[in-house]
Amino acid sequence: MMSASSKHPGKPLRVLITGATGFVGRHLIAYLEAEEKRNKSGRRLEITGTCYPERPDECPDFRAAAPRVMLLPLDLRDPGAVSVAVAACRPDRIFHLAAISRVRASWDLRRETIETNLMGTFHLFEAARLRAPSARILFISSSDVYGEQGPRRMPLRENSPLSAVSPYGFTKLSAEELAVFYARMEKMAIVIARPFTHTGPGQGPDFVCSDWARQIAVIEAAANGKKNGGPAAVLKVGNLSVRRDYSDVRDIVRAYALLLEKGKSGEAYNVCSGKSLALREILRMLVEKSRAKIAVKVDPDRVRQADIPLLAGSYARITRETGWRPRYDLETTLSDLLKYWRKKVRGPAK
Ligand code: A2R
Repeated sequence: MMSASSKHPGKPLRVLITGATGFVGRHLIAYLEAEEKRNKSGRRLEITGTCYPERPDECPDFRAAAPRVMLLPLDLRDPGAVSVAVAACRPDRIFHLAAISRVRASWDLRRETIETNLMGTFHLFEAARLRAPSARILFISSSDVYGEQGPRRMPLRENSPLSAVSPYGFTKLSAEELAVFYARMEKMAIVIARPFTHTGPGQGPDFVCSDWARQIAVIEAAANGKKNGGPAAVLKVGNLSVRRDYSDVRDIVRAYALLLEKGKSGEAYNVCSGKSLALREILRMLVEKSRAKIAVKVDPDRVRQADIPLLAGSYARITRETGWRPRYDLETTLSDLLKYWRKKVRGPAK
């Protein structure tokens, strides 16, 4: 793992994480720090994370959870600022997570999505080429690069056809091409991760499982824990027939750490559970965990434009090359997500 094979025992390994204060960034930092602690003989990590749009002093919860991480405010769309950040950090490793990550929002934020996800990635690769050419880089792409493929193509493998069907998917697909180009022509070490859908504690309510868990926690708080009392409260949902391959974010970040060390430059790796479930099934699992009476209602505003009907991946390649396999089952992930929202809805203990 990251700190195990050390050619420079005394020197810390400098790690740059873009989008560190986002959902995945926080889990990645927790994982890297826990691994460092576990592997006492490995290299010490010096982690710099970028935050946006907030300033470092606007992330008190992040500061409390990861006090050792140095936080730098950074807008990826500003090439000069990206160059300065990379020069200041001189990273040995870069996890590039920062992005406009919401597929639906990318339709209304086309320019911003292209400027952040594609041009921002270009700025980072350029800064690394000039300021940290020997850094190993992990570019986080997405299963959305596969777009709509028929059921016969499932499970998707890394050599399956690619065809983006949203501005978000387009930016990930084109930034993958950029990564392959830099790996080939500039001989930079850039590995591509293609995560399928993932969730877990800390995810924002713009993502479907997190949105449902939040609604359930709010309903429970209003019902004050009485399962049988009063009428059922309404949980609003979108398209339930969509099928997705869901992973736990904690499995995903473990895959990222392995890929950055062991993945092949210029190559893409699916990170997924290998199982596809209809959202209806996930909703059932969540509602079953609820302590309140719930009625489900379809809300047309939540039915997405050009929702990909089916995504299921194969993780054979990452297993073959790094040994990674998923460890969390979805029941645990959803229970932890619901616990997270119950605590958040209750607010800080007085
Ligand atoms: O959108 P915000 O305000 O939450 O900020 C996000 C940040 N970000 C940026 N950072 C630098 N310059 C920008 N112009 C810029 N625009 C957005 O990247 C957020 O703090 C971070 C991404 O975190 P999340 O939105 O929580 O995404 P998550 O789930 O952690 O996904 C990480 C990666 C992304 O590349 C996704 O596209 C992929 O995994 O699934």
